[in-house]
Amino acid sequence: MSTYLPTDNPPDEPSRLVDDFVPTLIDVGAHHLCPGCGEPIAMRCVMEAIDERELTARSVAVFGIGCYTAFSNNLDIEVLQALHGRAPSLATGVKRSKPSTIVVTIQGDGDMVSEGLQEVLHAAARGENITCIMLNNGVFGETGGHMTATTVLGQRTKTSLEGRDAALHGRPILLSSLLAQIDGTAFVARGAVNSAGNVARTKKLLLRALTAQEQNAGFSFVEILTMCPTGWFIETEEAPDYLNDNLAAVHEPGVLKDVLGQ
Ligand SMILES: Cc1ncc(C[n+]2csc(CCOP(=O)(O)OP(=O)(O)O)c2C)c(N)n1
Ligand code: SF4
Ligand SMILES: [Mg+2]
Repeated sequence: MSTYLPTDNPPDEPSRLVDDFVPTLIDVGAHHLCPGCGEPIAMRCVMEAIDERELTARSVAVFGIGCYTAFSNNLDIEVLQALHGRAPSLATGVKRSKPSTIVVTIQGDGDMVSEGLQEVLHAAARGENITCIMLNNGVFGETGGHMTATTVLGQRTKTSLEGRDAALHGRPILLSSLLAQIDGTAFVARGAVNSAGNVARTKKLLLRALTAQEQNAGFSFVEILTMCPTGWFIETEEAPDYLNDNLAAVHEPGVLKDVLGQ
């Protein structure tokens, strides 16, 4: 049974509004992404990390194309829009033309692994001093929940209705694991935003990646597992556990490589 606070006894503290929790670098708190989507949480982590390091004035975010691209108009940092999958090359150009710029890419699994795999691999192999961030939900969310190169075996998508089948669809590409093997990478890690603890850990990974870039240590990469209840065809409240049991069981969160000094 619900309990109600007596109205003749208001709290001493004024109630907190949603606006109080919107990070400084997100201009407009409202967005049109689905309820339960993990991407706004991931975006928040990225913006909070840039803000905390006081890098706002010299940061440029290069966006790929996916649901997260909706945030490209909401942020109080410089933003460039890349063609699908091409953000690492555009980011390379920005960084090389003005090395004092802190350059991050924001891309999805469809954008980065299905459409632009060679871009990110070559940028990593060149040791470009940029930070690439992949929001991995295992689907092409924006276009309707189709299978991507990171979709895990058994995962039901619009183009794998019976679940991804290795014989029919091939196996998922674990991008962080690939990048960790490349000599040009300084920091490679995978986080998730399906619990408060994982959000806090992801933020730390992002801060570490920014440190790598500030130290000119080479290519840094943070993969963030995000919920997509719409593209997973499940109820919103099931998504955090679904992420844990399916995506995170294959794309395991953790630090895969860190060559920075302490
Ligand atoms: C060259 C090209 N191919 C296809 C598209 C259509 N398209 C737009 S968004 C999108 C899905 C992106 O998926 P992902 O990067 O995983 O982001 P999500 O929507 O899941 O956040 C696709 C296929 C496009 N814009 N350009
Ligand atoms: S389709 Fe998926 S990724 Fe896109 S806004 Fe909805 S929940 Fe988020
Ligand atoms: Mg996706």
